[in-house]
Amino acid sequence: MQHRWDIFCKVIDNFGDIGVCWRLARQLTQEHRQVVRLWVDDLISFARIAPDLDPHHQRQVVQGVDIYQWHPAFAEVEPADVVIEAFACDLPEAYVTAMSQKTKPPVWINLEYLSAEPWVTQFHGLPSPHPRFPLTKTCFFPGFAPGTGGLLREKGLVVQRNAFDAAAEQAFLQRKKLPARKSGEIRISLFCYTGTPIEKLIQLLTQSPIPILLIVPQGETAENVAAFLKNEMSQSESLFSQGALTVQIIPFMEQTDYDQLLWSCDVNFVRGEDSFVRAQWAINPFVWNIYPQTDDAHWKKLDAFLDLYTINMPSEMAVAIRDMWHSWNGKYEMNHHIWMNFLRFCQSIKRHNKSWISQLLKQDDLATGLVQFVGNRL
Ligand code: TRH
Repeated sequence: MQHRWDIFCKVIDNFGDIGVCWRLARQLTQEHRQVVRLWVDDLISFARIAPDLDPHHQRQVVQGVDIYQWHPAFAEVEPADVVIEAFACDLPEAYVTAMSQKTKPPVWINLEYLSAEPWVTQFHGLPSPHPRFPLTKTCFFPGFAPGTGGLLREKGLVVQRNAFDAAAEQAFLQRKKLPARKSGEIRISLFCYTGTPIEKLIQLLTQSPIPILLIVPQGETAENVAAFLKNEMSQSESLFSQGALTVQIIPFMEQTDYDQLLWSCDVNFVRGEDSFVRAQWAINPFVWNIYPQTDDAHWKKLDAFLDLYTINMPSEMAVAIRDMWHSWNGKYEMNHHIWMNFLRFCQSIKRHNKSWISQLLKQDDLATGLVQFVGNRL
C-alpha cells in the first residue's frame, strides 16, 4: 500500500548519514512505490554523493524523491503518514506539534546507527512514548542478525554484483578513466578517517613484492596520502608512483559508481557505516575503519562485528583479520607481518564473504522491513 513518508536527515560531519538516508529514500520510492519527502540540512555534502542534485534549490525531485532543504526555521507542513527521524536528528518542534494534532498520528521511527552488538535485538522495535504528546516513537535498529532491522540492500544489487565480470569491470575502468589491470597487480581502494596509519600502510605498499594500485577518492584520505608521499597533487585524476606502489586519485564518485569501484578492487578499505556495508555486498576482502567515538565505545562495536563475522572461520584466518583491523584502527602498530598475513588469506576471505552474505540474505533488507513494520500499523 502506498503511504507518504517524511525522512529527516542532519549531516553531522561526513557522508554516512545522508548516504544511508538517500539510499533508503530511493529504495522506498523506486522499489516500494512510496511517496517520499527527504529533508536535508546540508545539500552541499549531499550533492557530493548525488551529482544530479542542485544544492542551490530549496526543493527538487531527484530520482523520484522530493528533496527539501531543511532550514532551522521550519515552515508549516502537513506531516506525512510515516516519519523517519534518522539517527536521532531531532525533528523540528513545530512539526512534532503538527504530528500530535493529526487525527491519526503518523508512524514515527527513529532510525538508529548500525551495530552488531548483541543488545540490538532486544532494543530493536522498542516504543518510546513522547513525554508531552500522545505520540510514540519506535527505535528501528539495522543489524546483521535475525531480530534486527536488517541492512540496506537494493533489490537487484546481488544480481548486479554477480554479473560484474571482467568485461563489465573493464567498461567501468574505461568510463572512470582508471588504468586497465596489469597482470599480477593488486588493486586497493582506500576510504578512511584521518588518524589511521596511512603512512605505515603506504610504506608497506611501496616495498611490496607485487605491483599495487591504490585508488583513493578525493577528500581527506587523498590529501593525507599525497602529503605523506610529498606529492603536491591530491586533485582528482592525479597519478603518482613510489616503489611498487602507484597511487591514483579519483573524483569522489556517485554512490552507484562507488559500488562498482568496490567490486573491481581486490581489497577495500572502508569506513563508517554505509561504505562498510557496501564492502560486504561487494564480497572482496575489506578492512573497516570504524567511526571513532570519544568514549571508545567504537571498540566494542568493532569487536562485536568481528565476533559475528569470523565465527565460522578457521582461527588463523580470523586472527589475520582481527590483527589487521585492530592495527588499522590504532590498537597497536601495523607491521609487515600483519599486512602480509592478511593478504595471504585474501582468497579464503573472499570465499568466506560469499557465505557471510548468503547468511545476510536470509534477512529482509532494511527498506522492506520498514515497509512491513509500517504496513502493520497504518
Ligand atoms: O562518511 P562516513 O564517515 O560517515 C560516517 C558514518 O556513517 C558514521 O556512522 C556516522 O556517525 C558519521 O558519518 C557521522 O562513512 P560512510 O558511512 O561509509 O559514508 C560514506 C558515504 O559516501 C557512503 O554512502 C558511500 C559514499 N561514497 C560515495 O558515494 N562515493 C565515494 O567516492 C566514496 C568514497 C563514498
